[in-house]
Amino acid sequence: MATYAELAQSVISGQRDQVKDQVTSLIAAGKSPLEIVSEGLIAGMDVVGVRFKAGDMFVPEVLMSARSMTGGLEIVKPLIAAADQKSNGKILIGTVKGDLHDIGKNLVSMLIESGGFEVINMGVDISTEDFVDASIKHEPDIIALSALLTTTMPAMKDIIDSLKEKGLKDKVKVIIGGAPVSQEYAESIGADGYAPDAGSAVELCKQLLGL
Ligand code: B1M
Repeated sequence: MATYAELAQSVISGQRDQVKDQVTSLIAAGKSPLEIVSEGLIAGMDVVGVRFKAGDMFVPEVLMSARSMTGGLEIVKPLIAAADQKSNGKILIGTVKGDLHDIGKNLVSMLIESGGFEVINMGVDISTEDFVDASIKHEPDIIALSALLTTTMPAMKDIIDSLKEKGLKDKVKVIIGGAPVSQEYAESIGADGYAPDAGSAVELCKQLLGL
């Protein structure tokens, strides 16, 4: 059986097949899927983030790490998702316009789903219009917005403003997350909440819907 440190190292070095084998071996050994995600997969991506920032890793390598992490997530997802549970509510989630980061957003999506919610994951680079249209079409209880770039954060405000203009904001809660955003930012743009990580996002959804 692999250790969490070895799994994290495989994510850092972008060894997708090795990550998948190690996740499989950890599951077979009875380790908790959530622990595999936090102690192995996220721990590895945390190091990637630090090295990317320091200029010790470059975009192609970061993409290899991201692909490896996704490979591992795909294996644990069915074990975490509570498929036959009654839905606690409907959540629309996506990364805002101009932003292609989706690892954290997908993690949030996965945990929210495992928290018993129906999730519509719109993907990345989603325009304000598409969020508003999807809100009309799917009538979600909550819209969860992700942004990883300081340059794309303002799109969150645009979405909230647009929902208000169209008279839709009182029908849906909007929550935000992603490394550059904060509770203060959420309050300043009129969001209903901010979650610093995937676990908190599940709690926030439950709290906002009175569950
Ligand atoms: Co980019 N990138 N990136 N990147 N990237 C960051 C974000 C950056 C901080 C790196 C750095 O310079 N230190 C920096 C942003 C600087 C800034 O704006 N302040 C940056 C940059 C500059 C860029 C480019 C501009 C680089 C370039 O091309 N010159 C470019 C932009 C592309 C674009 O989006 N238009 C770019 C590209 C990329 C890759 C494509 C190479 C890749 C993304 C791959 C992918 O997502 N499929 C990538 C990556 C991987 C990163 C870092 C290294 C890691 C992000 C990540 O996946 N973390 C990141 C550095 C860092 O964050 N330390 C960086 C792991 C993930 C689990 O955490 O996403 O934070 P995170 O999600 C957390 C929470 O934030 C929260 O919960 C998650 C789980 O706990 N959360 C939510 C997230 N969304 C939420 C939504 C919610 C609630 C909680 O809803 C309510």
